[in-house]
Amino acid sequence: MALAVHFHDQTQPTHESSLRDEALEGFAASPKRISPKFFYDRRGSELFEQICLQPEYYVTRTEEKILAAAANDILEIAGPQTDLIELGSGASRKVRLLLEGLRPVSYLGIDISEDFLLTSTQRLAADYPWLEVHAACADFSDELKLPDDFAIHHPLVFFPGSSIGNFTPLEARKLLGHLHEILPPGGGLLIGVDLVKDRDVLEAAYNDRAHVTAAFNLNLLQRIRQELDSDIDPSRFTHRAFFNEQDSRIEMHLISREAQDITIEGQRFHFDAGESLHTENSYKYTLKSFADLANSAGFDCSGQWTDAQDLFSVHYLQR
Ligand code: AVI
Repeated sequence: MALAVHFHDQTQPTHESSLRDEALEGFAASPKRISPKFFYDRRGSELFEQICLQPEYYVTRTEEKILAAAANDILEIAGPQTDLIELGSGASRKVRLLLEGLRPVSYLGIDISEDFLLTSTQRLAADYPWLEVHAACADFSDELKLPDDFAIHHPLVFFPGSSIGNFTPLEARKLLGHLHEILPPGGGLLIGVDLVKDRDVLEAAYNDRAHVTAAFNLNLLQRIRQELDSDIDPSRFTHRAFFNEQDSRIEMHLISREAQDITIEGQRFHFDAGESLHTENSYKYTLKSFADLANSAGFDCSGQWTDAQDLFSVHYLQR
């Protein structure tokens, strides 16, 4: 039986060329860089799911614990008749903690990885037959546009996992401001935010002993090799992640093990030995710095929950 997932193709016509364009631009920049949104092909999305299970990566299990404990409060604030929209829905696992209690009318999962999105929303439709399930493949890092044929009456946007941390504070302010603009009065944003903490705990989370984060980082080069005309060899690079305290962010880099020239789409790029390709920032907030950010985007913070060790936080921002 075909499962009833309403699929909305939101990808821009330029989507396929964006890895090519951004890789050519980022490798020519100094220092070299590429956007973390390119981590998430099917293999990258699977590796990310594995990261979430690593003992050092406290983020996922802590957020799930907070959501389970706060579920009743959240349902009370959000109210009935909700249309639930999940940004960066991935495996759509955390949203299950809200579905039974909230009993939303509809669910829209938005993710950049199309086949992963389809598999997980189909699973959701099978497990919650009463729910109208929608899926939209879109890159909301540029601009979030809800599908025209998805009616929202009383929306709750769910943005878990501290994915907001992968935007610079300026970009995060812009994205929150945009969400504030598209939400009708009474709508809400439930958002997970990772907190500043001990350097050792932070650095261990991005340098897990099983090297899954390293494989996730290096997979980006594999993707360039597979999808573009490129001779880049992931085995000639190594994973590096550290806490940049001044900017309050974990930085991930791929470090060239040796001096080398690589080509992408006929263009040649030189790496010195030890030179970095900056692949990701993961900003960490304090409760105060995040509340300030949310306020500056026009939101009122009507609920805030943390775990006993203040590792992670979940915020309900009211429009
Ligand atoms: C998706 N995002 C919130 C993750 C993070 O922690 O910044 C991505 C990640 N990168 C390495 N490990 C996990």
